Amino acid sequence: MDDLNGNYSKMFLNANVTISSEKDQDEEALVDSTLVPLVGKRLIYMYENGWEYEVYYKNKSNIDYKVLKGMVAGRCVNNQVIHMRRLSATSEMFMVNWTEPTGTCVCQVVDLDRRSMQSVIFFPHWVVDNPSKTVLFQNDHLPIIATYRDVGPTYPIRVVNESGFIHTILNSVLDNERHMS
Ligand code: FER
Repeated sequence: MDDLNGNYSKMFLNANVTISSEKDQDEEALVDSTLVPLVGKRLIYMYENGWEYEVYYKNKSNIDYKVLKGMVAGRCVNNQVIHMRRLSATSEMFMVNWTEPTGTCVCQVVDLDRRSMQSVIFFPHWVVDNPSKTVLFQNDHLPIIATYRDVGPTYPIRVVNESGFIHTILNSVLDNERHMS
């Protein structure tokens, strides 16, 4: 924890060393540069339960992904809005989290150095009851997905806690629209 706290304070100290007129712009640039190792990357990983995913971190606020194996294999999502932050200044470790239009919430800890993916997925009850309803190219079916989500039921939520191994790391450019559909 000391190490992590030390890294945090270094990151924030650096972020504060700017003159006020340029402050917002420079802080934004500094925060973005810490995300460079992850944005633009395509990862393929498999959780210990056998679920396999391919994800493209398109930019600091969006991912595209495909489910290759598991409960919702075949599901494909483009431009999912996410939150991303770096957890350590000295290692390539990131937290990425988001809420899907289905109501499913995901929190990933991506460790590029160790090729590990630690995630918690919170599935609303209707998805657990009918996973196949979410197996589609979601962007083309957003109104029906919103209807399913609003009808629910949401509870009880199924919490899936999984560790995975990132077996493939590919470099790409930012904002490539052609990787996943
Ligand atoms: C992941 C775990 C779960 C992931 C996406 C999900 C892109 C999405 C689940 C769902 O909505 O069915 O690692 O990465």
